[in-house]
Amino acid sequence: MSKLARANYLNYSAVNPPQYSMDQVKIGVLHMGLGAFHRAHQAVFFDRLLRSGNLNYGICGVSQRSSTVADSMNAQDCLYTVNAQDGQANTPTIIGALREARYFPRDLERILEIARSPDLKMITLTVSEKAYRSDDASQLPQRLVTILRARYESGLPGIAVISCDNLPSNGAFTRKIILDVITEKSSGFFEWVNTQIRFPNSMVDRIVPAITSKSIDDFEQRYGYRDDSLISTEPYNEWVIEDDALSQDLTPAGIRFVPRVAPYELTKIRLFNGNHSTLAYISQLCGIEYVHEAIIDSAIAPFVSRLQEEELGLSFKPPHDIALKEYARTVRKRVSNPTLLHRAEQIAMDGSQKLPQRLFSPANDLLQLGLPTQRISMAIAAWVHFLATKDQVNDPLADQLQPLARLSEPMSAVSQTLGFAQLATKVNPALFPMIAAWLEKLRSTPIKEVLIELERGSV
Ligand code: CS2
Repeated sequence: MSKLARANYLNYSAVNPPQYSMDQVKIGVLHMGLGAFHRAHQAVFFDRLLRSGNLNYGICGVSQRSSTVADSMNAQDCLYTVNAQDGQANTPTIIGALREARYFPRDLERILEIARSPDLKMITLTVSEKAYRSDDASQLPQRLVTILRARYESGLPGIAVISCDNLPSNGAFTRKIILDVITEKSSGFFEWVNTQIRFPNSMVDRIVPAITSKSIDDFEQRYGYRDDSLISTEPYNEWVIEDDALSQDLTPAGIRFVPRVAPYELTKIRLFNGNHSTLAYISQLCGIEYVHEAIIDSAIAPFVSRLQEEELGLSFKPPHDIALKEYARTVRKRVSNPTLLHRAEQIAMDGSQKLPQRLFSPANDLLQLGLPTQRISMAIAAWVHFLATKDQVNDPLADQLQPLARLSEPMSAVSQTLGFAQLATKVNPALFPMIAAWLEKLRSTPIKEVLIELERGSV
């Protein structure tokens, strides 16, 4: 069967191929981190703009860890399908917004040429939490500095740099790490980045599980072409950005602009991601493969709903236009989508980079507010127990944290693991006794039983 390409994509009318002229699309977006999330999220918004007739927002996507994704995108002329699935219906769409796929540093010359182009409007990032803070983090800011310097030297005006990773104040954070690595603080370049580059914060939301080869084969059978870069996702897709000069152009794509993104970020990172990570660790501890199974499990469901509604959701002030209970219900419904096959193991990776904002900060805020913390303490204990009991943990700090989580005294395991210097947020030690008590329980009793007892109020 044929492989998706420029030569044939218009033949597949069942998958809504783009009708705009690919040759007229300008590269307005340079994107760092060409993973599935970018291709299912930001690229879909830009594709909508192109479809509406605004051809200024084509993307050059840059892969950084290896050339594999860029190479496989090029093998399909950068075309790929996003299949939105909700359990009953499939809505596949061919996305044409990605017009170039490059590899840094191999294609540096072309990347810098784009940086120097008057067409470039923004740089977007999806590089995962650890790229901003772990030991080898200097790579990301250094690369951005190289790109921005090329633009500065060309004398063109500044652009927006938009982080699309699940970190609170992701724009401010990106700004800081970039300014930190520019050594000449009194140079014109430093001043230009400081004043001419905009770093609006942004909140992103779409579930994008890793694709399986079975899904690719099934899709090929059904739609008649081979797409090795197929993406399976949910219908939901949300992007909220802090007010910026680009808002007029981007609003028609369905991107929302608001004066302050912080409350939206907190809502998303705590109620969605905090819950998601909790489900992932519970699933890993009781042998459930996919989170959609865990969220409807009768032993787990009451715990996660109450964790969301009675703890995570009360740990901050939500935006005025979000009704928390309804938001929480929608999140649970989205996660229970059975067609997504989102593996708990995928979500459980990099806990040391994710939990500071997903669980630790909300736990500290609840304590400060004098509100209940028993479920969030249980969730944190589940992570410590996961670190202790799993052989191979995919986390940049696994080698340091696992021996600490395995200390025999529960209180030592908790205080040493959570007190580890490189964790971006430290859990307030006043919570350690409660977390240690849960850890002790988890060491002797299957987690589902502990959750059932907790919800019955018998522990
Ligand atoms: C997940 C997120 O893997 C994870 O850590 O929690 O990728 C989640 O699916 C997205 O943030 C949803 O918007």
